Amino acid sequence: MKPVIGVTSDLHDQLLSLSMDNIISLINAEAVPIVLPNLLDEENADQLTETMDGLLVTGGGDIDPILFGEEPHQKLGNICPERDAFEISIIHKMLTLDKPILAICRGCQILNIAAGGDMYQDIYTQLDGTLLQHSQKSPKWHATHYVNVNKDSLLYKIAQKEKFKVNSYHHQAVRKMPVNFEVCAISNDGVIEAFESKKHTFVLGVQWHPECMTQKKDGTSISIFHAFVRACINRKK
Ligand SMILES: [Mn+2]
Repeated sequence: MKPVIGVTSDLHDQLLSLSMDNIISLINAEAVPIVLPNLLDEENADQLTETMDGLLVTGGGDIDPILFGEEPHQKLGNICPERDAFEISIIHKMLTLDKPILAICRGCQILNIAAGGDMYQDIYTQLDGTLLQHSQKSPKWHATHYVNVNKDSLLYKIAQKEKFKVNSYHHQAVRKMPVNFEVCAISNDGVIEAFESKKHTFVLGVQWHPECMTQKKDGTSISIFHAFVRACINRKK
């Protein structure tokens, strides 16, 4: 039996949306994806979590800063309160059950918030120094900036590389790591680009979009999805 992986979606004007790159990357890694709505109450979310073998927290808009105790910065973009609340709830449940989580871009930011960290609302105005371009204009599957990988990390085990290039579509980024979480990779301007939980079996957040690169046969992106699906299979046993 293939593992069933819940995939979070965006909610705007009564429409759920999700890039098919997420679904195709999971199917190609031999998983069965199910798309999660954002409007479930606790009881329904509990039941759903029981049936899932893993959670893919996908990319999207910005995060309500009230969730980490700040008021909106001038550069804050669109937020979706229902999505924030649902994802935090389902992340808590998956962490409690130690079920695998792969969190991408906005997903890694909400994972960080759910676990007790905080974040920059806008890296360009809140981080010192000249930053790289993190909102790339190149095609989505094209890797643009480097990440430097900590050798003692889950990401290094997966990628087997100390340095590789990633695509980049964010103006926000994680800041303080939660307790028991550690940085896996940073970009050359010091932005946290990947992190993991040290107390869970497989909880990985990446600030870039590996799902946009698997169909272009990017080895590291394919390895990330395969490692995630393997962890979900192992959790099933
Ligand atoms: Mn970046």
